[in-house]
Amino acid sequence: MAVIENGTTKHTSTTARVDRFRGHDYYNIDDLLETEHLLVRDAVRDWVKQEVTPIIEDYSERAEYPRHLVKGLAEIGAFGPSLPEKYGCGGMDEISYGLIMQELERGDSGIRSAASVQGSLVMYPIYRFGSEEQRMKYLPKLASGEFIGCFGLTEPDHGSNPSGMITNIKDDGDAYILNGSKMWITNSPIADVAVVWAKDEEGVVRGLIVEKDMKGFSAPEIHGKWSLRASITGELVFEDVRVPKENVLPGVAGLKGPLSCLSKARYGIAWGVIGAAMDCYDSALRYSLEREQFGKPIAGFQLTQKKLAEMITEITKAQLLAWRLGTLANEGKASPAQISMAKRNNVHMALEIAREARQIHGGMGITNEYPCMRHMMNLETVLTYEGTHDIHLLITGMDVTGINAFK
Ligand code: TGC
Ligand code: FAD
Repeated sequence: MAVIENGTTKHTSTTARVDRFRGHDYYNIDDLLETEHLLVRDAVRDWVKQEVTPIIEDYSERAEYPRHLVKGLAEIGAFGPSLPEKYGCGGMDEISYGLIMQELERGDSGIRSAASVQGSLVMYPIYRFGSEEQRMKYLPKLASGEFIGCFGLTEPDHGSNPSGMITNIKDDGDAYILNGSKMWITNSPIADVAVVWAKDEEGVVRGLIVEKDMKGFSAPEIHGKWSLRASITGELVFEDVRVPKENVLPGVAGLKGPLSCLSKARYGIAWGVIGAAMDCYDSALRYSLEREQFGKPIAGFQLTQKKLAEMITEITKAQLLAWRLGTLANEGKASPAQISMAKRNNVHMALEIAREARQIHGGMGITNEYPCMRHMMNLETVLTYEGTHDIHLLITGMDVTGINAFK
């Protein structure tokens, strides 16, 4: 919050930014949406204005996860929105899911991350690959926020190449003995359950539900992030953890298990980052109309208009890509490669817009008075996780040429 004292602007550490955000829809894409989509979007937008905006700069600055928001996230249906109501989930379509992610990431990528991990990386694999007992045991608690979940795929030496993972399970009667470690795991230090991917004795990747109290399991926090600071990240360490066989996901074997979850989460990111981009554009547009230099608003200079015109053009293209992907997803026809293209394009678009918007704010753009710098720092993570920018390029390259350039 800026306070003027004796003509000097001072910034207090607890910033309660006034949220004047309004959505941007240059191509009337709202006309393509159903009433239910608009209702869901507007409800989440209101929730973000009330609950996220007033506190997010402060939490981000302190590098603290606003854990008190979990209950509210559950109440607005952010955890597993497109999973069946039978398990306490939203039963919505893929476009509603996308719009929820868009509005959450408009608030902060870390808040969207919390919802992505819980819904797409923890609840989705339990729903899709779990037994009915596992679904009934875990999904309602995860949907209501009573349980927090995390997803362990990445290892210290295997990020882009998860097939090289060394975390492993060995058969021990009615249980498996789990050893290894995972790195960069969103929510791990506060998670009640972890969906962990490990190789069995035949080298086949299997999914396990590991509970926080299991002996030999720890989840230390990773400190020192300049990005996604309002999200908690940690490791997963397994030292002879005895995981009952009933905790293995029976419905999948092989890397397609975790990669299918990634498709679901990457889809949400393709929508989510449009929210971050719109927030930056919205702030830059307003600032440029209010800020005067050389006797007129800086919005009146051609170079500022070039930035703003390019921003709204790129946002509009990203919205159309996300909407079309959403209609394909609703028909069960969105391919992993199509999802990769949208994730890559839209994250890069949002990051470029955050950088340009920060410039339009001049020096003020580096402060917590405006959201651009925080979004920009967050989006550096989003560019890397769920498959890096270059990995998604190679996925598109392989799809169009038929030639694998990864290895
Ligand atoms: P490859 O041989 O290509 O594939 C193995 C099997 O998986 C299938 N598959 C997919 N299925 C569903 N969705 C996808 N996106 C899929 N991609 C591949 C594939 O058809 C095959 O099936 P089958 O039946 O033939 O066995 O595997 P590869 O080892 O060559 O790897 C390919 C590559 C490099 C593209 C993949 O490994 C990859 O995507 N790497 C990036 C890793 C990554 O994205 N990690 C993300 C970790 S989780 C995270 O970041 C969460 S952040 C959370 C937050 O806070 O929001
Ligand atoms: P590397 O794979 O080592 O890549 C380094 C660079 O090399 C990148 O630029 C990459 O594009 C490039 N590169 C790699 N291979 C190739 C190739 N074949 N050709 C060309 N270039 C290549 N993971 C989880 O499992 N669960 C989580 O919840 C989770 N949350 C995360 C939260 C945060 C804040 C962060 C930063 C990461 C998170 N991740 C999570 C991990 C994330 O998915 C990985 O960081 C990502 O997949 C990249 O892996 P890496 O960091 O090991 O980079």
